[in-house]
Amino acid sequence: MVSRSVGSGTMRWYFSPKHQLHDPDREVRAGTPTPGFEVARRAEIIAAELSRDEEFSPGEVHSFDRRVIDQVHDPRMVDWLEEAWAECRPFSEHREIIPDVFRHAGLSIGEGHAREPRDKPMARLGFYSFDSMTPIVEGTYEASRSAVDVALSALDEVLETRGVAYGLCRPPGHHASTAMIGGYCFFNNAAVTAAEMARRLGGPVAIVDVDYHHGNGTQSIFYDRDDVFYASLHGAPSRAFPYFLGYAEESGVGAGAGWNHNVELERGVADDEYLYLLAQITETVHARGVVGVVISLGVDTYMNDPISDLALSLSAYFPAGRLLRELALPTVVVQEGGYDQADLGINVRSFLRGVGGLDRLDQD
Ligand code: SP5
Ligand code: ZN
Repeated sequence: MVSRSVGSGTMRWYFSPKHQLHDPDREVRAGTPTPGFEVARRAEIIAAELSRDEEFSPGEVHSFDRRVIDQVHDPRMVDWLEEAWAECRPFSEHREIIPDVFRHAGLSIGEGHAREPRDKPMARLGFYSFDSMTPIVEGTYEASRSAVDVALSALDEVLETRGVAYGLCRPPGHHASTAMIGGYCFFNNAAVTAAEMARRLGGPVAIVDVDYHHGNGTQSIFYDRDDVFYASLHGAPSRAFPYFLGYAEESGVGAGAGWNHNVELERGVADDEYLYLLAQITETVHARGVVGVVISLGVDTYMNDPISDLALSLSAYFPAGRLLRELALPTVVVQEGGYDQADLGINVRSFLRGVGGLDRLDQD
């Protein structure tokens, strides 16, 4: 079924130490400053795990022009993020800046009509944010740019080899929309990569999002477009973040009608049911006739994840990757969530071994 080769039995992976520049000490949950879940150690854990596996070889990360990001994000949002920390710094007692007022839909006359409060830094922060759990620190912009560089470096490799490569992106991206940050995300690494992949391949591509959370940003960016098919299986938004998007009936509009596919998961879904549903998604993606795939890989579907409520075991991730390999398409995997530090590394590595056509490890 799968005849594609990914080189001499190895998979290239991409990583930038600049992710460490995004290092908030706290996020505000239920009004309370608490230690964050999306911490720099996550990426270091994954990097250490892949470094120990000789089937994985690190690739060189290049810097990409901002114009690639501006294809997906509002350039005004990109400009703002570059300045946000410095302009808000005088208003915060802490290293992080966290918004206190938000642009609720009820404050708009239709989408796109709200005016950016250019001279009020904290209002501007709320204009571009949707939660209080995504703090900005001095190095957030640079770290976020490096995450995009990581993903686009993996894309270059995939366009050359037509195989599979992995971008160890941090901060993650799938909650970030055209002009909105949140859910620990600033630039939508998967969306930037998929838009660029579709452009360079000259045909439609798919994003398959297996993070526990619905990728509201990715969905919104492509909702009216037919160059990127977005398919996601995630905790049902009736109980899971981001709460307001991710329902099964959201299927796209205009040219994008039929190009968005959401599958809602009940609490406690375990390996067999999950893999059955993922196989169905793979068929849906295949039926779209796409010419490339970006995988938003979150392993917060794991049974021990501290912020999620599914029940996948260590044994789920290799076969999950394997299922997506059956698409036999050029594939960029980008890192999203996953917060159980004990098994984060092995779960990512198992998935990558599956999608990369490598052997299954003994331990799973
Ligand atoms: C990329 C990604 O996975 N972002 C997830 C953002 C989730 N933020 C909401 C966290 C809500 C935490 N609820 C705590 C429940 C603890 N039992
Ligand atoms: Zn997640």
